[in-house]
Amino acid sequence: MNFKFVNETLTAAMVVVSIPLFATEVFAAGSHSSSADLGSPGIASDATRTIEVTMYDNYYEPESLDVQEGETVRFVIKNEGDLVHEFNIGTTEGHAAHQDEMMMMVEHGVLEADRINWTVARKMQASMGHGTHDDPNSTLLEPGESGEVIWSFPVHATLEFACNVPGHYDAGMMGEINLTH
Ligand SMILES: [Cu+2]
Repeated sequence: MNFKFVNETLTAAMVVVSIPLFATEVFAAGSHSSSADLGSPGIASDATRTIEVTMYDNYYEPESLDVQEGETVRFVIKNEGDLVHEFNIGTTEGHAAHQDEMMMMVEHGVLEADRINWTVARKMQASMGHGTHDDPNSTLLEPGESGEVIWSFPVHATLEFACNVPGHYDAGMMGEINLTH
């Protein structure tokens, strides 16, 4: 095998790889995928109702949520557990990706079992562009804290609410969001 052959093989391989990537991008743009399927941040005046969700170690009350298609809901979240918990609206895949991010927050010392280290969080935010965890589809709460998420749901989606603090999702801290007519 001479160098020229290797070089051509590599080039061919790169072309093969780049085609499916391009196809995926086109498909995503054409189908209004991830962000549209998730819904969007809502405003309080559009909310049809308030749903209270209480977080314990490691489960939610209620266990699942029924929401109308296209409804804007104000969620008031209370952490009654002894650990830090999160209420996060997303897809199964989105939650899995988010769990990796939160593992990084644990490794950087941002996230401790029962508290959020905001000093480290702000340093991480400044140096890496993320770390303070202020996505509009989620609230991350220390024991005893309350938070709010106002969310405008899409018409078609498969969504769940979940806690992505490492280990909590796998312990069962997630629930289905049933979109109804
Ligand atoms: Cu949790």
